[in-house]
Amino acid sequence: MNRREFIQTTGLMSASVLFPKVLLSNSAESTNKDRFPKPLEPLIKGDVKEFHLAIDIYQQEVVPGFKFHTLAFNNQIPGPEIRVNKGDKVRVIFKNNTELNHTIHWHGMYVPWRMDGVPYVTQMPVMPGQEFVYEFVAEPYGTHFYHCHWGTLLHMQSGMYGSLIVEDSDDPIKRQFPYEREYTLVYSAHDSNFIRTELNSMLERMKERMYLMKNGRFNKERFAVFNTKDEFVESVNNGYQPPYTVNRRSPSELPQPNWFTVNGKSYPMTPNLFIKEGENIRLRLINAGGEEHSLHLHGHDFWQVCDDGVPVPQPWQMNTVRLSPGKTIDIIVEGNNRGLWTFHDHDTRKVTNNGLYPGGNLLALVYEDLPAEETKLDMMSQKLGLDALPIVALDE
Ligand SMILES: [Cu+2]
Repeated sequence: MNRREFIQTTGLMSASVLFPKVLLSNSAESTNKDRFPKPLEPLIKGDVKEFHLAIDIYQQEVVPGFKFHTLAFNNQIPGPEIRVNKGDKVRVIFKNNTELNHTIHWHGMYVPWRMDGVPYVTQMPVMPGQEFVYEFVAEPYGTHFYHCHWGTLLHMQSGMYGSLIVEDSDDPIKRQFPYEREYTLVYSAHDSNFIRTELNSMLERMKERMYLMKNGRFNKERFAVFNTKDEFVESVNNGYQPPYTVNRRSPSELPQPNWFTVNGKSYPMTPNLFIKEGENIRLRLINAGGEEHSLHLHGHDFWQVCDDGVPVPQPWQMNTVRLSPGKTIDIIVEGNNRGLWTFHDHDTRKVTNNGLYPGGNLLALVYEDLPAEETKLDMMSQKLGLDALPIVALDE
């Protein structure tokens, strides 16, 4: 295959992935449901809503043909959605089934400080086989999330995150923009090579650490674990070499994400956002990864209504919104331009799968009430000869 034939073939293949038929087929709606975080049903214990989260090593399929071993709450990426009402008493029983340490941090929530999930600051790490009980009152209102706060560089991008939605029976956004349907979209970025290497070496280190602890031979210097800053400084003064003086990671060894996911999947397996003419939909955008996203919707302006869960005093219109790491933004899309549209990262490096376009953070806004005759666009059946396709000459 020469270069020109290759470009023609790949051009045809990427166009065919965007088939409106695929987006609108009858099976699409049920498959699509699986592409959003699954709600976690609480046990009702008196006036407390009790949730159970467990962490295991799990194999995630990001797109057909690509899987990676990673960490996941309840064997789901993202973890299940915790949805409560403002003021609810919440208990989360967290079980660690892995051989690594973890905690859970409740991002954006007004929890008591002992429940904040920062290891060696507010709690001891939840060690292999251990359980930890988090208790707090659900506040404030809005779109929030939870994530592991141990070895955050690895654990968070490995999939230890999930949405946490605090509802209000008198919803301030619904009052302004009445809506029936809403969609949670959790963004992340993963370096599959970094995850594989780090996960393996961490499992090795933890095995050694647990063995030494069991035998009473745990050495705080060997594992860089100290009770106080003074203890640490004293060790250094006595000749201890902290890890950063012995090892270093060059910038190229830090995570260089090659997979960009929405709800744990990359395009073409990303969810569709279904809408009808005249309908408002609410999108809850959560950036649980370490990369910035610049999310652009075609054919529409949308309203930004919440920032970090907080309703903004005056919603304003835009068609591109910046979603920084750790941020949540809620937007309302008004169904006023029937068709099939894309909602994608305008940082084009992030609409790739392992470097190849199209992929990553690319999803479709799909009008369900598009007239049948308008959905008949079928690239393959138009019998275009290869020579009828535009020839893209890049550097020839
Ligand atoms: Cu963790």
